[in-house]
Amino acid sequence: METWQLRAQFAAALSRMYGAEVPAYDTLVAVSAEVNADHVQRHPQAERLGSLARVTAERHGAIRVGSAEELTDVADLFSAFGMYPVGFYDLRTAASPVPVVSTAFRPIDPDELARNPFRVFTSMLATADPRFFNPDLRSRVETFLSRRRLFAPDLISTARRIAAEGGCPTDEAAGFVAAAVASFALSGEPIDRGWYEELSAVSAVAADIAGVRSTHINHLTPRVLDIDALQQAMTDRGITMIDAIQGPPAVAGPKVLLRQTSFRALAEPRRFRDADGSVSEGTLRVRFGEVEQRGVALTPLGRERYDAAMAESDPAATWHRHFPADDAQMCADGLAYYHRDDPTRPVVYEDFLPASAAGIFRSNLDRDTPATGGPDETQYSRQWMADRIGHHIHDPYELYEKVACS
Ligand code: OOG
Ligand code: NI
Repeated sequence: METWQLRAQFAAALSRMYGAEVPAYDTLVAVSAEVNADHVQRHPQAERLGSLARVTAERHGAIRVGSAEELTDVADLFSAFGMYPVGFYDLRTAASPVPVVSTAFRPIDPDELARNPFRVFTSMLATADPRFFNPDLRSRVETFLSRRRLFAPDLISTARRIAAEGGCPTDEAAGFVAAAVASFALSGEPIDRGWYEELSAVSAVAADIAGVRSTHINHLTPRVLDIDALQQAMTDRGITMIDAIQGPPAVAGPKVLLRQTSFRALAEPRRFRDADGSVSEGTLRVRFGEVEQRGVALTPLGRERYDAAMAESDPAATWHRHFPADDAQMCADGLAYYHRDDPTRPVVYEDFLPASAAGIFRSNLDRDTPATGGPDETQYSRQWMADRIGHHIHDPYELYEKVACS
């Protein structure tokens, strides 16, 4: 079994597990498939952004870990699936800050993306940032994290071997994939109520990450070709979506980057342990249903234009002042990437948007205590993260430039 086959099995098995854990996810997948089939039928050009088969099978997941050591295990595990870290996202600097720094694990070459494009947005708690964690809390969180183990050591060593060899014997594949998937299942272990509540008072994200002894899939996101139609279809089914689609507005011309929406986290039953040792049932709202629409990848110049367009009071109304109306002009102006072997075909954006990511995090929190002010005195950066996890973190622009005409 080659790594891409393992990746396809991993994505499919995670999807089955998540559907069993969060039934509303299966509804979202079904509605997404309908929206896609309908869209392709009415827009013959739509598959320029990806075949109906790829788009309908495509997912991204999100997970959250507590430390660089845990992130190292994630990086080693995902390397067995041909998923490598791309990009560094600092969500502490977003308009609504979240105390995490993130990367996304994904296939990096076009053939691999075409075989199976599964990716996982992975966030690490920024415990070293005193604007969120005072020294006492930081040390207690770090102690808690150092005592848990998210992944079995032999799972990680097997992953490293599979990555080095580019695959594994067929009879080993099912067991390896199942063990990897099980690492991301929601744990039934009772949660220490006092600790969870103390962390929640500081940050709901901190509680989700460091209030429990395991990690879990936070969401699994299908891709659609028309997110406005999806938003409407879900609303028609009586499902409340977040107020605004994140990312660029709906525009008539070339669709850029990434638009996302989600339904709010649902209350899921969880068990809690109180100080007296008694265990009782409760609920937590942590996991939600997200969906996304992907457009053309922007060049650094295009990204500057995008940031300027989004800073306008009504980005939809003024979009045309920042972006031309067709792909040919986008390409000629050096704003977006188009394939070298077919310059009329957009290079799809395969990454994430920090503002949307922070918006999605936020929209699903009941409340979050804002950070205290002050400059960033931490070391967090792409290079810091790469050094700590022992894997090169790819620059998304370099990856797009490899396939694009210039
Ligand atoms: C990750 C939020 C970011 C996206 O699609 O931008 C994300 C999280 O909630 O853990 O998944
Ligand atoms: Ni997401």
